[in-house]
Amino acid sequence: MRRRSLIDDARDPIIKNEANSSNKSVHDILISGSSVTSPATLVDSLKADNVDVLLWESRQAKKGFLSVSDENVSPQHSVDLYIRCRSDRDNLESALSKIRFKNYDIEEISSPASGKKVWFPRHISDLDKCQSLQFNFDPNKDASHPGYSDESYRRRRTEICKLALAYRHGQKIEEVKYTESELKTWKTVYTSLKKDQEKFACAKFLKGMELLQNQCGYSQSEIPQMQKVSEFLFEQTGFQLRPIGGLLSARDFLASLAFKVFQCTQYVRHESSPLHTPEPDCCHELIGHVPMLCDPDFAKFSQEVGLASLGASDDDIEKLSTLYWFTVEFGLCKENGNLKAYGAGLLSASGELKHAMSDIPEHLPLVAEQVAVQTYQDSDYQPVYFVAENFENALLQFRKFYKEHIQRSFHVRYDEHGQRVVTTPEL
Ligand code: HBI
Ligand code: FE
Repeated sequence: MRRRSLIDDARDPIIKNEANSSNKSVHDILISGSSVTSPATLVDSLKADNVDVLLWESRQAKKGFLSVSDENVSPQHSVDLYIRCRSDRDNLESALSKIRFKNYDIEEISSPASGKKVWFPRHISDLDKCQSLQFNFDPNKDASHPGYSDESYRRRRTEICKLALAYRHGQKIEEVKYTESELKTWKTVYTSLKKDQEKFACAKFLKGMELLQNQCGYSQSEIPQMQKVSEFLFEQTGFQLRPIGGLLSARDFLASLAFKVFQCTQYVRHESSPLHTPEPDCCHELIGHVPMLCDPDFAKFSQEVGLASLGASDDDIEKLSTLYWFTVEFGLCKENGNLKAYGAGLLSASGELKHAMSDIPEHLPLVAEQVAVQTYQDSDYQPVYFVAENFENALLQFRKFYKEHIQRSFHVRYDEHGQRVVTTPEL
């Protein structure tokens, strides 16, 4: 894969002073893979090929820990080697091609076009600071919300949201004692969806749902408590739930996925509208999202999207959330030639699910570059759905897209043991 380096020489006085009139330019390269040669040897090999190495830094992963070191990195460990160098393009290509056969993943990393630095969470506990809610569908602010004129509903929702916002990393999630009316709404949603899911949901979703029913107490008569679902999910795929008081900003929502955390509302939609809700509620999260997060491939993919979002520019967050919208929320795929749904927005709303599977909307093949710039509808049924050739292909498309189009001046990877992200170069 090749990305044009956007390193602005003028920003770096050392590089600027050394600039000369040849075709040499500065490149930031990341070499990662299983180490058979020490990083210092790789650097030497580039130097021997007339590449001016300005600085380099390496890390090896060993038993889940990542430590910065230099030539002492021992073979057979996974290694990240970051090199800032100066060379003309042809010379660099030829120098890299000599080490490429050793099966390293070599990529050129580049800075966000704006050059603006964006704060992002580094440790799972930093998610305590990722709670920026969007109020466009909040019943306290939005007159078209079904609960807008129901004061007792709004009070109840606010009460549950306050609990969520007071939550801090590491605490147990408070139980909510749901009322008769909330249980009735859940039952209506659950039973109305059951038949349609069996007919239209993809195999991975149905498998997740079966696990949740058999082992985590999902049923029509009870709203599962988040703490219990979170513990179950953690055993399945390492994902956890964290309570949140409403629709979260795309940046904070995606950032949480990097830490295998799914931010999840705990309140129930308004009783007058059990089959549709303008904002996410626990029916949407627990019935729509959680079954898919029980699948290891899907969980891995979700985390990758999250990692791609950390420190990304606003434009790139917009593209990632548009892709997320048309896949994770409203995605369709083929399974043995039949059209199936895997999107949580569809699998938690039978009205839209039936609409999506009918001939009314347009069904376009999933091509990530097209999806990322497609405008979307968040207050009515979608007029367009994207259909992946199969589920795996949806994930591949997404992966290819963010690897090629999301521009950042660093590489991010998750340290599972330390529950933190590690950047190369170190920021
Ligand atoms: N917030 N609570 C909550 N639940 C979601 O499912 C959710 C969200 N914020 C954004 C979001 N989903 C995504 O659709 C994208 O905007 C990333
Ligand atoms: Fe959602």
